[in-house]
Amino acid sequence: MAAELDNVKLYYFNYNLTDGVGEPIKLLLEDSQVRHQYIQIERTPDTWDNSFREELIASDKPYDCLPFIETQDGERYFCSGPILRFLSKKLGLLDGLSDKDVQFLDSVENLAFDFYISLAEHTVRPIVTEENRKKYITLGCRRHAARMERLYSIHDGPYALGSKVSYPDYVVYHTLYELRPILDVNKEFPNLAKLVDAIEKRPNIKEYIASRPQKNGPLEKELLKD
Ligand SMILES: N[C@@H](CCC(=O)N[C@@H](CS)C(=O)NCC(=O)O)C(=O)O
Repeated sequence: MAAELDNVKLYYFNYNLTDGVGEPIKLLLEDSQVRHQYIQIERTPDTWDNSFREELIASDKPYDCLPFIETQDGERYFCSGPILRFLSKKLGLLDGLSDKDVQFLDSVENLAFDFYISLAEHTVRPIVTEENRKKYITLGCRRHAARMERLYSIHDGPYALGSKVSYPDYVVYHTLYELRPILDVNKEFPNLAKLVDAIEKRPNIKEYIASRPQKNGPLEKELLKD
């Protein structure tokens, strides 16, 4: 493993309902057994808007969002998909893949990110109406899932690229995990069901999920109905 990754710091928010877009990075770090610290910031005006966010903007990397990772040498790297790809590259997880494969992985990650954000946009954002929440729950999320199902049919699974796990798999898995109250992949999306099963059988992930504080996701209301 690249020495600079040892004890890498991952920064993200400690939301109540969801593990958010930091979680696929956490899953990759856990699965690859990278020693790391997870620094979770409370998203309040005092701890974020008027302090940490301002510090970031004033720094030489003036991003104003989380997640980011900080490596041993003090370098910071931002944005979930690019961080996943960067870590995968440093960990040698992209070794042997063609440019065509990596382009495919990037495209799956990009659409998986849209899938994840569509969930937030139709459930927890303040502008969400009850009507568009319902429409998303019945229809909207299935359009995204159906697209992922097609992409996961290209290779002979369970992962996006076939038998080898790669970074978009953690994004798709985490999205499906948060959607579980309204989307039963076992009934509707067989390729995605294979992915969920394969990820959850990975020993390091299994151990991590068992120890992770339980958050029901932005669909908590629906999950708690049963
Ligand atoms: N495309 C970015 C999105 C980053 C992003 O917008 N993060 C949100 C949290 S999920 C944030 O930092 N919001 C803080 C703010 O808007 O002040 C990524 O994938 O990391």
